[in-house]
Amino acid sequence: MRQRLQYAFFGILSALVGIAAGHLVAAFLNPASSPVLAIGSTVIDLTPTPVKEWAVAQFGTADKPILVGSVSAGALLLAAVGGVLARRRFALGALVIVALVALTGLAAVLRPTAGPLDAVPALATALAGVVALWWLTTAAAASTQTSSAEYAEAEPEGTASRRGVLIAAGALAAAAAVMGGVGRWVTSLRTDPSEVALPATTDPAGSFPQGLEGKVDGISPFQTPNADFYRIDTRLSLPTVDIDSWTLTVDGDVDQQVTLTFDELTQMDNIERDITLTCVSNDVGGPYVGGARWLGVKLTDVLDRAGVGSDSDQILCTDVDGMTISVPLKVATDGRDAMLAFGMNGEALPVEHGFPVRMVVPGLYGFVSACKWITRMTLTTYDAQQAYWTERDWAIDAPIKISSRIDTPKSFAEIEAGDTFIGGVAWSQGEGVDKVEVKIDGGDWQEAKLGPSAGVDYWRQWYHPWKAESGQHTLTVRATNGQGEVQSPAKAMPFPNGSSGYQSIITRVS
Ligand SMILES: Nc1nc2c(c(=O)[nH]1)N[C@H]1C(S)=C(S)[C@@H](COP(=O)(O)O)O[C@H]1N2
Ligand SMILES: [Mo]
Repeated sequence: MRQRLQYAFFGILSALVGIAAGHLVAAFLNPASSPVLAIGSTVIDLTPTPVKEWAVAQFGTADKPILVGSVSAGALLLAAVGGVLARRRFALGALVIVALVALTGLAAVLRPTAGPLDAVPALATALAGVVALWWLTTAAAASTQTSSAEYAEAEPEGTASRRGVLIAAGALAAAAAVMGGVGRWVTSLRTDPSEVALPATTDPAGSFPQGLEGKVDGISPFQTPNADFYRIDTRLSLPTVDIDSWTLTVDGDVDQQVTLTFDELTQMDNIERDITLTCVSNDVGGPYVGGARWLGVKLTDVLDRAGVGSDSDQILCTDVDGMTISVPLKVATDGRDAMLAFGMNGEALPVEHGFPVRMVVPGLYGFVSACKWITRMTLTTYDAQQAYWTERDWAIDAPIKISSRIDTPKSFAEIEAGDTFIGGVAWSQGEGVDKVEVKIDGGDWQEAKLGPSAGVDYWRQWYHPWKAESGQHTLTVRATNGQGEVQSPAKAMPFPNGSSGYQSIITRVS
């Protein structure tokens, strides 16, 4: 029994060594042809819809990891059987491992976007797996022989002679870890957005106005640099998406399902737009807002390729890992510049912000529009399917509320008396900001000066010259949009559809 367990472990270890070797080779050729990924994606594709739906109902967004987990568990179980068989007849065990690997190779080669080279990682897996199994079984056989010949009386399996097995197992485990690690690293290099060439823009946004940041110290830059752009998502680690195998599918209530590769998407006509993104979780005066120049394909251009039916009221977006974000269909297709973006401030989308493609819908909070790492848009209804935050009772149609923020002086900052500036940003996507007013202590609202406009979907900088007198002062700000609508003074928390109220800060002037 103990021997069988040992050989089962040999089988599993050999399979892991093989998989790591395959992963490493795939990293150089095509990350999607890695044995783990190839089998995982194939199983997901082959799973009949009812089973998928059952899995989603049972496990929610964890359905994919669970699916891939069960497949891996099944494979390792088979590998264990192979190990046990190898104890009596090495060839039989090796055959099971090779058969297992042949399946992954087949899966890799049969992927929709695969080429013949995609079988190479499977060959590496088979070779490394069989060599590992051979090494382990030989070492074990030697140890059994020595122990029965020389140490039979002392101990049935002498510790000294078992060292050979331990060395082999240890070396193989280390090799698997190193190969897997290097494979991951190489893959991450491959999925480096800086390697991606963006298409020329067919509908440019025009020259970007000079902001106030050179004039008013401490004001947010008019265009938020990518590295400083706020990041909000549910992920623990960033996904690595291979640009060559990424696709975007439009399905559900459509005339015909459409799947686009990155090349196909970027070859379509595009638009370049300045849009301010805002998170629903942003408190009044908070940091979860930023302005960028986005480059992408108009959402309606992609939807038109599939032909949207008349029964749906939401676009259910799915990301590379099955995370879902719902978008109100009517709002996203009402003529605003909703897009599937692949460029941000002149660069490919950074990984943190959705590489290779994300949705951007001006005027809607990110949680109901800005799906990052998007792979699927399903035309469906809110009755039929629920997205991540919808299930958690957040609003489904959540327009961004008019808001304004004081960037300088900072809250509770101590400043010197004399001539200074109060300054910040204000936004009302869709209408634009027409007026910002500042109140100092209990005084009247005073109109602040506005920075340049980069369109109605973009925030606006503002500043107000202030002769600061010593003492403690309370500064309050409010914005008015292009429709004459004044920012609401009613205090609201972010849940369920965004915060409201006026930001007030206290500053001490010495
Ligand atoms: N796939 C995915 N997309 C997502 C999210 C997420 O958790 N997963 N978070 C959303 C939320 S709540 C916001 S506010 C925006 C933030 O985009 P950013 O991180 O690029 O600023 O992304 C949206 N897109
Ligand atoms: Mo958000």
